[in-house]
Amino acid sequence: MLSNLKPQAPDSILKLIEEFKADTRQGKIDLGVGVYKDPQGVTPVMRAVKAAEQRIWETQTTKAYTGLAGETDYRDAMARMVLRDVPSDRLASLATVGGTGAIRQALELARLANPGVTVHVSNPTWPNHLSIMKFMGLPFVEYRYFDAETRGVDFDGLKADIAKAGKGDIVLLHGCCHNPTGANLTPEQWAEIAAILEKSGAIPLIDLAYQGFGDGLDADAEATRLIAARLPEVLIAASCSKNFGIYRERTGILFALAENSAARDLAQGSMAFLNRQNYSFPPDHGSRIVSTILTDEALRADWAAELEEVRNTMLGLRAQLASELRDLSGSDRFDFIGQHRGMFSRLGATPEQVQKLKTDAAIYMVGDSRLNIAGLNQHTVPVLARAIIDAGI
Ligand code: PLP
Ligand code: TYF
Repeated sequence: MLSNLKPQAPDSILKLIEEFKADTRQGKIDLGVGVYKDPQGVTPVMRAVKAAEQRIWETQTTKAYTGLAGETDYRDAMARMVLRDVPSDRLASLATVGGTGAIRQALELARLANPGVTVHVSNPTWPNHLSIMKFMGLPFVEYRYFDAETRGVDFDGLKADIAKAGKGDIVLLHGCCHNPTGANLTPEQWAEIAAILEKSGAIPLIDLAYQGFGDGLDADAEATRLIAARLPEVLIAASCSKNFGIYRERTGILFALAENSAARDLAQGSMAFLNRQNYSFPPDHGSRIVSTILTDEALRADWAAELEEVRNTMLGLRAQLASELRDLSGSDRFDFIGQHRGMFSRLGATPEQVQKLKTDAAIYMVGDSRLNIAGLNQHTVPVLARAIIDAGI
């Protein structure tokens, strides 16, 4: 049986990790996988996470199963963090295995409710969106998103394409900090998107993996809140991997905003059912860390302050890189790096130029020229800027 298996194509982002490790050159720079690194190159455990873990260790008296949908404390605290004003009578929620698990369960739920569902995704999008849909056999079409000239959003193209999504189709949107481009929509543009979806009856699935990494915890949730306030049905897949720095704890959540409380109950039942079919109970440790932090004023304040430090470090690196490139290129054509938000920016370089950065300068970024800003520090920014110019980008 097992010899019938076919080799699976590796994830292009994860493959880079191995390539980088194997490179023996001094001064190599890893701008690949989207993991935050401080200026010393360390992905730290946040202070509030350590404190919460200690508190859990001291007070936890059982490791018996939690609820199938996860703990209520976690789901309520996350609903407040994401939505602020929570329409409790319409909101179903499910603790999941990371944000990826939330996306997977959202797509499963959509298909359960509408077996003929088509998913509309941005071009480009996070490669895992595509591979999960392919694996599930879910039909999907791409909508225009990135303007290769300006490195901003092609909003006219986006509007024209998402208007084609029919009633009951899913439109997958990045709530903030678009991965892989770093180009984002303005609040006014989000309002236009809400109006298009309102008219068509297509259902937004918002992937919120970077709340707090762009313009701030509230600012990054603004689009999600606007959509949730305007539309009768919304799915939201949120991840705690980045903003709590608990990547390996696999902590995520799926919200389903339903038209009314009867539909909410149906959604809640189906969501718990989906957890049971896939892995039964969701993991608890990460979500308990999150609820411990969010429900304690002091821990929450300390966590929010550290998250702000992380966000501002990345903004500082963006400004420095844009400025170095302005000087070296004698033009403002790289200013988009300062305007992008989140961990990533797409440079708009060719695969050959990306390869040249790797070969000539030991700088690793994803083949589509996505770079992880957090892989840089004050000293490596000028090295990258020089290499970008030398590679003819
Ligand atoms: N969605 C996007 C766009 C991401 O970049 C990520 C990645 O980290 C996720 C979802 C989910 O991450 P995780 O499953 O690690 O919580
Ligand atoms: O895009 C990234 O780099 C992050 C991390 O299969 C990641 O979202 C990358 C690939 C993957 C899972 C997570």
